[in-house]
Amino acid sequence: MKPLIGITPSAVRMGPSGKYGGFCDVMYSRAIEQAGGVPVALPLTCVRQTLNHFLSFCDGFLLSGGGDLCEASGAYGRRLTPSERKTLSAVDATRDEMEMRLVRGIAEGDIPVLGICRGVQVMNVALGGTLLADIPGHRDGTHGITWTRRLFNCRRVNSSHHQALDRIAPSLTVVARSGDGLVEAVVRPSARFCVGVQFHPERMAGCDGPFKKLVAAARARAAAR
Ligand SMILES: [Mn+2]
Repeated sequence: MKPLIGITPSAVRMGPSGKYGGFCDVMYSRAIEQAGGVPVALPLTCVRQTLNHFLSFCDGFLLSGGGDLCEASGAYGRRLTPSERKTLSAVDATRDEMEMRLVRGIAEGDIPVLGICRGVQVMNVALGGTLLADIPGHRDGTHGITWTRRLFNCRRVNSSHHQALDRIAPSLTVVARSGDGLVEAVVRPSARFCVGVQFHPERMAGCDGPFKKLVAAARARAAAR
């Protein structure tokens, strides 16, 4: 059996109809398929029973990229200034709550997880860390990274974030930074596989390592159950 990897959705509001729901970018599901897993796009919900159900039958999780965390989530550890508040985009309180609950359940169950961009941010916040609200000038393009513990074979990464990890959650360890000192990857060393990256490996040619390792860890956990 291939391992089942739950992917958290973006919260999307569609044009004039105002329809609202979860959206899973095909780049994420394809990356999981190519790594040998079966992706399942989770519905946008913070209902505990639903989340507990997914926590019990998924073999691993991918926390996808997307909008910023709400100020009310406590992500910034302080009140934002009006100009910082203006930089927040695509916020969604349901998604925040959903992913915070999932991250805590994932940690409790030691379920393999990969957080990408927003995903590493929500992982840090759910486990007790905070975020920098806005880093002007870091958002677009590519930049080098320096690993203190090399997890994957990439030295140059893409960048499409305007926030980054500030105070690191007690259980996480920083393993890569950009030239300007921002956190680009973390691990939870006590977990079987808990990795967060600030870049987007699903959009980088030849950077399938994070997905392969997630799927391998999920397969190993499924086999041991
Ligand atoms: Mn970056």
